[in-house]
Amino acid sequence: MAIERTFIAIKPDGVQRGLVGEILGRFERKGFKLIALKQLTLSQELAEQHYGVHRERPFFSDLVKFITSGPVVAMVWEGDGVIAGARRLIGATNPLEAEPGTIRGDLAVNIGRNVIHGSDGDETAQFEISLWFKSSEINDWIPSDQGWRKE
Ligand code: D4T
Repeated sequence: MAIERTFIAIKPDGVQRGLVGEILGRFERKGFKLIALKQLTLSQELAEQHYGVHRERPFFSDLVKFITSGPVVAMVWEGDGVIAGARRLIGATNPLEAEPGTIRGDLAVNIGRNVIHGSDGDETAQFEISLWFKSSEINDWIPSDQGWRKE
């Protein structure tokens, strides 16, 4: 399995509900590596770029209004198969259909307030990481126990 990078954001509802630590902990305990982290309130422009593929959807303006309504916590995580692995930790888009044990399955009920975003593929991950982060904000570090963990 190739080492990948993915973009993850805890949406304004996750921040307001005090779920940042809970969510970060799930990614850390899984064994993925945090290589970038910041809190920011999105501009209209960044929100529209991020959700550009949904521009024609009926929920687009609500989506942009919601994602710009308060601070989000943006991250880049690295690891073996992290793009699909993170999507599995996150669960289905509609929290009522998300399996118990997933972030949305355990922590959300509403599709418009589904707590977290994760890139859905390799191209999207690359696009979103470069949209949200400068390369100087990404830390290429080696965990001290990496050699021990691998075998
Ligand atoms: P994000 O992009 O937020 O990680 O969600 P998903 O990748 O799981 O799902 P998505 O791109 O299809 O939807 C983006 C975003 O729009 C909201 N949404 C979606 C909504 O409010 N109503 C809807 O009917 C759909 C399909 C939820 C997530």
